[in-house]
Amino acid sequence: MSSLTLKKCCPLLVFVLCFSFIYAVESNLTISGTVFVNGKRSIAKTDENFICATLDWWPPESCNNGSCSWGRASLLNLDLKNVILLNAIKAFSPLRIRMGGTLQDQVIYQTKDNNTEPCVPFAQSSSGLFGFTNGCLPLARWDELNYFLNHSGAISTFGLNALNGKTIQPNNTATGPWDSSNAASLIRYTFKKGYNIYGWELGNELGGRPIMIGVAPDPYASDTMALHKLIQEIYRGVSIKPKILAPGGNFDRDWFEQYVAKTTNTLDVFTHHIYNLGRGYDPEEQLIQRILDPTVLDGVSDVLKSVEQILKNSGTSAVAWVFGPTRVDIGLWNEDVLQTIVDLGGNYGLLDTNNFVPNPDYYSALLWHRLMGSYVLSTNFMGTKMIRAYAHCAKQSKGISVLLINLGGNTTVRAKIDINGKQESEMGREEYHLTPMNGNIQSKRVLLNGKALSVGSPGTIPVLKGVTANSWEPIKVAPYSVVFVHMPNVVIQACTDVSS
Ligand SMILES: *[C@@H]1O[C@H](CO)[C@@H](O)[C@H](O)[C@H]1NC(C)=O
Ligand SMILES: *[C@@H]1O[C@H](CO)[C@@H](O)[C@H](O)[C@H]1NC(C)=O
Ligand SMILES: *[C@@H]1O[C@H](CO)[C@@H](O)[C@H](O)[C@H]1NC(C)=O
Ligand SMILES: *[C@@H]1O[C@H](CO)[C@@H](O)[C@H](O)[C@H]1NC(C)=O
Ligand SMILES: *[C@@H]1O[C@H](CO)[C@@H](O)[C@H](O)[C@H]1NC(C)=O
Ligand SMILES: CC(=O)N[C@H]1CO[C@H](CO)[C@@H](O)[C@@H]1O
Repeated sequence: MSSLTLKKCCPLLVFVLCFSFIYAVESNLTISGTVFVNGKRSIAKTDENFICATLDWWPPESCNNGSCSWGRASLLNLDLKNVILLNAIKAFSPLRIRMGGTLQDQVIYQTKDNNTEPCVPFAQSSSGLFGFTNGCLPLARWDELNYFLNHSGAISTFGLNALNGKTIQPNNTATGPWDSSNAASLIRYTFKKGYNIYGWELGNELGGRPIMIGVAPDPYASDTMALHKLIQEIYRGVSIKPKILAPGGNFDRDWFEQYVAKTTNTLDVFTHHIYNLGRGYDPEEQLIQRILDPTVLDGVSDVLKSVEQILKNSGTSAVAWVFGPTRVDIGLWNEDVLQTIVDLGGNYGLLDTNNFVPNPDYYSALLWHRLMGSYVLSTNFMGTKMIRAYAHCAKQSKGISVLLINLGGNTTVRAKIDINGKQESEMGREEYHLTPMNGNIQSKRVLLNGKALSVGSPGTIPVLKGVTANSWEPIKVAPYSVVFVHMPNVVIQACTDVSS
């Protein structure tokens, strides 16, 4: 904060101050530590496309405490012709995209067979859920979205309105069966047009611990069966049918257990949400404190383990995906997670809502996607709690990739890598150091190996190139930095077992 004020009135002063600060850090607060990697066997497997982004429904009028952060980032108004947006998604080839969010259970789909009502977007309304009326998705917009998604190479899932036809009781429970007719029209149309939807998801945060309206596990399971039946009918004769995803709820053990027990034959992906970093509209300072607090990040793994156990006990073949926003620490859901998700715009945006320029998190997400393979290795960091360490089999080689995140703002950490008790000294390690510009963690600019990353002309995403480092030197993890290390020549049993 103070550096911002200084910068405006006297840039030279900032330079001198920054310099002395960096000097102090370098000379004084350097500590050593070691990443211990167990290379015998991998402990978990993530989805190939672990990183995932959401396109949400929030209209520009959606505000919290005076901050209206969504802008024109909604499925209904996002500028699909923006070349940076297209390239940002293409860069992942493929990026998993989830269409959905809080307002999805208030969306009506315009259909060919139901043209009696005008198709109008959400409008503010004090009597509507979350302050908005129902909103309508025009068919023409659905065509545009599908054209865009196909063009960007995305793998998309679409969240259906699960409240259609239900009655909302005074205690905020929605009762009665799901009216699937409107959803059926949309799915039928989508199928006829040949649009590729990887999965159809039913409902958003109605199951588990609801954020506003709740649906009990039994009726939710019946609705899920109805969706399953619908997909079987519409996609009859198609060998690879879209997956069924649900319920996208927040953790509640009893609810999750009952629901999973009743959907063993209908559900492909059990989706749930974790917002350990908050829901995105807290004051910035609080958010930063939570991100930098290692215990907050640790809390996530308890929920993940519980969900995994619930699925295991039920005998379902469904896999778990978790959705939630991340900032800075893109790697926080490591061990048992199959999926993480970050919004493309809005409060937890990967891209700037106004001009689509990638935020720093975009680049860490992209590096994760390119370097970290799906097999997870057991990893421990000894030396300081402020380092988060992750290791996976590499995505593009037979070696491994390590991610180190320094949550500390004052200490540089010199990290050695120890695999199965042996100090790693292979040649040809590639390093990718992401650091915030001017050491300001709130900066919208990020440096890769000391050089600022920026979008080229016309709207091209910069090439992310590593630097080759000497393997006998420890890895230098600067304050507030994210460091990916690719070691293509490290051959360990855990990774050779799975690649053969
Ligand atoms: C709302 O915004 C004001 C001014 O920015 C801030 O002081 C206050 O803490 C915010 N309140 C909440 C609940 O976020
Ligand atoms: C895009 O559409 C074409 C033609 O229907 C199809 O062959 C291709 O697989 C689609 N690509 C994606 C990523 O959906
Ligand atoms: C809410 O009210 C409905 C209808 O009266 C009832 O069936 C349901 O059990 C109640 N749910 C909760 C959680 O209290
Ligand atoms: C037709 O539109 C009405 C009003 O928007 C809606 O309640 C109904 O579910 C729609 N029916 C179908 C089959 O889409
Ligand atoms: C760095 O250390 C100083 C002195 O202990 C402390 O006042 C300051 O808050 C620390 N800064 C960060 C970013 O941790
Ligand atoms: C190596 C080095 O510069 N050490 C300094 C670290 O900071 C303390 C207290 O400010 C000094 O006394 C040391 O000389």
